[in-house]
Amino acid sequence: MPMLEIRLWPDAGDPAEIDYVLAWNHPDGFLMRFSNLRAIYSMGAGVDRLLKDPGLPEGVPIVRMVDPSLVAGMNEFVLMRVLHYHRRMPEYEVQQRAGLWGPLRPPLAEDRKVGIMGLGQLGRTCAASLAGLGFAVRGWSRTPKSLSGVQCFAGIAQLPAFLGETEILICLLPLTPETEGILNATHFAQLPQGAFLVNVARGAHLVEEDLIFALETGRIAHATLDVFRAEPLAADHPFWTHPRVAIIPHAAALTQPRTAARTVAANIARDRAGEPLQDVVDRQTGY
Ligand code: NDP
Ligand code: OXD
Repeated sequence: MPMLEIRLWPDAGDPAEIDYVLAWNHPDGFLMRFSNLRAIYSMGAGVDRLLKDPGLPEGVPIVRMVDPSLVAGMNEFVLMRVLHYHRRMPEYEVQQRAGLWGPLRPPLAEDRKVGIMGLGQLGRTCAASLAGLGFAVRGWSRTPKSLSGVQCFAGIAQLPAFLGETEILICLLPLTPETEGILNATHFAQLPQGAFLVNVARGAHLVEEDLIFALETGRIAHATLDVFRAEPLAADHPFWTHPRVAIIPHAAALTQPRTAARTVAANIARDRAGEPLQDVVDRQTGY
């Protein structure tokens, strides 16, 4: 967009001249200095950090990142971990360390129940891909959905039914007051014994000590954690050395500049043409 002047912090010049800010993990209060903003763009899909800023300017639309590369990256990551669990890789890793040769028969994909919490941009794409591979896919969202090949559940009342038969649980929820701590002992107890957990949403969805207990009792057989309450994960955190936890440094889906720049530019062009912005966050629901 050659007609735009791009200023890179801290060389922003007069803050009053700035129309749009593109930000990620900015310090609280940072955005208050820009008095004439038309929109704030999040460089990520999740806006929990942005919305928690007590100095977030009122009345300025917040636009989150809805970008094909982010969706594709998450889809790859979720498929990778579901297949890893479905094909019993944690057991082969144990066998290899013990020098054991023992083929393990996986269930048929159609008999493997994979549950996705969150059926938004990311969750519903993963659900469709998993259904395409033949898995028995279930999804849970806030409002009712009807998705081909996916058994859909909605609202807190249907959460126990959703969890009750979910063998591989994927969390792709936004972090909001309603979803904080949702991966907790009560809900783990509703999963079948030996379930697998993949948390690719936010660290604060998980009650960490509840996961450690669920791993000890075998309720959860193995967990893949891409996100943590404090990032980077503290060097002495017990997750690092836990034999049934895989740690990824918040990299399940990374915003790719080449495609994300086009996404933001297209949205700015829409605004300049007087058209409504896309992917505007609802400050009430928090996503
Ligand atoms: P969307 O806003 O598109 O989808 C959110 C989904 O969660 C919707 O289906 C929504 O339900 C559901 N939901 C929200 N609140 C509740 C609730 N209280 N109970 C049940 N369901 C609820 O988000 P995205 O798919 O784009 O992203 C999801 C999250 O993934 C992001 O917020 C971010 O935290 C995380 N993320 C992580 C990345 C990583 O690398 N680890 C990368 C990118 C994102 P409904 O459809 O009814 O509104
Ligand atoms: C995001 C993330 O929200 O990378 O986009 O976590």
